[in-house]
Amino acid sequence: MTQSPGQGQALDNLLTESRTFPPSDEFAAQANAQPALYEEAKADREAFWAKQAERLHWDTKWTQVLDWSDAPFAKWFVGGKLNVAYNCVDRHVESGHGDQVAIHWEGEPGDSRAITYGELQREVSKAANALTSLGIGAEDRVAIYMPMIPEAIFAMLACARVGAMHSVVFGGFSAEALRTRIEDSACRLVITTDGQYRRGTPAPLKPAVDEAVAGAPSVEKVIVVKRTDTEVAWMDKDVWWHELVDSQSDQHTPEAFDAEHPLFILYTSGTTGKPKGILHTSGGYLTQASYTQHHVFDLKPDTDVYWCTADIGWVTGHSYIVYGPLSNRVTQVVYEGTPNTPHEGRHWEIVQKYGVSIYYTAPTLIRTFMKWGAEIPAKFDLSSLRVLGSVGEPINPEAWIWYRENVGGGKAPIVDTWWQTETGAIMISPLPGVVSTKPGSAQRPLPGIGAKVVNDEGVEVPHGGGGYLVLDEPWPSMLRGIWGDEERYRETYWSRFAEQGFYFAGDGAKYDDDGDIWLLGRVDDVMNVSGHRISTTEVESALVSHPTVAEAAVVGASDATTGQGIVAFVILRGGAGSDAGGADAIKRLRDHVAKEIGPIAKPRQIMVVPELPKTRSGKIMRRLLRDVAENRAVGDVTTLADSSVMDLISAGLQSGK
Ligand code: 6R9
Repeated sequence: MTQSPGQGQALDNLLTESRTFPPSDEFAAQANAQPALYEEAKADREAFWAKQAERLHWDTKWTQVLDWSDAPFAKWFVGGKLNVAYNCVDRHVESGHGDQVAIHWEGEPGDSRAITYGELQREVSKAANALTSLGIGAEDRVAIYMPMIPEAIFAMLACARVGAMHSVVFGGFSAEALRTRIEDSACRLVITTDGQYRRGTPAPLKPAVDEAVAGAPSVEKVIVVKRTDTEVAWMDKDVWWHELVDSQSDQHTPEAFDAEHPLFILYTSGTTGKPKGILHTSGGYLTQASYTQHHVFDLKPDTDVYWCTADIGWVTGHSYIVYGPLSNRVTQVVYEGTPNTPHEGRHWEIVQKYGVSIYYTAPTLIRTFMKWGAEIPAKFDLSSLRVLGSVGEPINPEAWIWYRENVGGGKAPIVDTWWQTETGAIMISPLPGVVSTKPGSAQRPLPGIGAKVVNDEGVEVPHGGGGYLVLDEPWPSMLRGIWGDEERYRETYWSRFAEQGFYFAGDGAKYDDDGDIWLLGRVDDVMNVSGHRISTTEVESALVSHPTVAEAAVVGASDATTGQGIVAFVILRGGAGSDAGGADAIKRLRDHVAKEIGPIAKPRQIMVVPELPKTRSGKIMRRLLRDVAENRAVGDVTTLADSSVMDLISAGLQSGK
């Protein structure tokens, strides 16, 4: 449960960062957030959240702000009723903004589409009617496995509108990953596309769905959007989106659901191989998504053009492409493709084309932009940008400064936003216009949020001290559980500091001398690759499922671009054959992992070793493997069952075996 020494050193360098950037008077004067927000929340937390909930339209007002009597199961805005999709779409049309563009969609091949709120209302209504025609209603589960096209957003909102729960599965996941997620929550419907554009070429998507659905009997229908017009096999359960949805009425009356009505499940990696279905509900989730969107991004619906580069397959896409922005009547850019298609300036070209003013991305991409060179953004007019965001992993100060200088024109405030799939919305971030920003630090909990850094005993550490990040107050958008596994919910998040009643986030953290929080990465066996959470166990299971592999241990090694890279150590089976450790065989193993989990889980490197370092209780000591993977002297080996194992591994690797 500790950081590897190498990570520690890098972080110490990081923590010597002392530059701060106060907001300009001009920005502060117009900012949505004001310093008084902190005082207001502190004075009466529940009253503060009740006021934030007033940002939404409620069909029935709540009678109680928070019911925490059944902790750790929270109920927020008890007795309140609302429709989430109505709040994201219809009410903006009703307030006279039907002609405002909601989505400037930019396809990878260069096609584009502007969708107004009026059109969004009609599209979502048609899709909702289609769901109803298939018998999909309240609390049914719908899997959405799609690229970043407008229909993906219509589908999510249509589910919300009829009270069905969506389970969005990232389009880069494999058929097997899709199947296990469909199965875990017994989805009745899958919505997908024929194919998706990836790096300039159409790639098939539907075959993975066909394979997954063949092994998932709960699925009754598959709706297929035609995106790439590629030839697809047609199954009994399949129906085209353009045939089913386009023929529906574009009128639909939304029904109000309870504040605690389930909104979605989103699977995320945990410390065991089985992904966790994180459950979110309606009123509290939308309140916090909406509040944070407004204050953290300083969003002005009449003038801003916002762009979050995430995929809807991740929580950032849920909260900061769909629910947060749309509930605030945003005009936003949604881009389908990769950042270097057809050229490395694609993002900046899009910023220039639409006059993007708020841009939210991940450190891994910023580091990639750095690698491509500052001359690329310099070719475009980025003067419209006024707020920049970062999410997914710690951002190193070097990347932060590069981002500010080369993208933000040396003046746009950067909000480094810490949160998780489980927290539903941003928890720790500077408020632009209020807080002087500091490269590398997410700084302080937002007004209304309680977060602390504590030691092993759950006692808050002093300024300058390090430990674990905990959340010490329930928050509106908190997960309401893990789908179908109450015990795992208690165990994963609430058992580590049960006595104090703290939520254990799984992240190491530190206070600097000003009391600002620095996130130090995961303290469990979850890797963070390009901002995506992947468990070591999941990759190990995939490797071991290959006939040539006897045993596997996987670690996340620091990687200059992706944050962490996956490094695998494998022991081959006795009868695996003499070429099983050769370059071709290693490539086959990497491809095998991609097939089992998805390309994002492909190990950067696979090393064949004769033994793995284990403790006496049989636990693999990943710390030592990380030393090897990061080319460091191997640390303390005294707790190994057999201390000569590391010599064996090193000797084998040096001789190239
Ligand atoms: C939103 C999202 C959550 C994990 C989290 C932490 C890391 C996210 C961060 C950050 C440092 C930030 N993380 N944002 N670490 N600074 N600004 O990424 O959700 O995919 O569930 O990942 O990501 O380790 O625990 P999710």
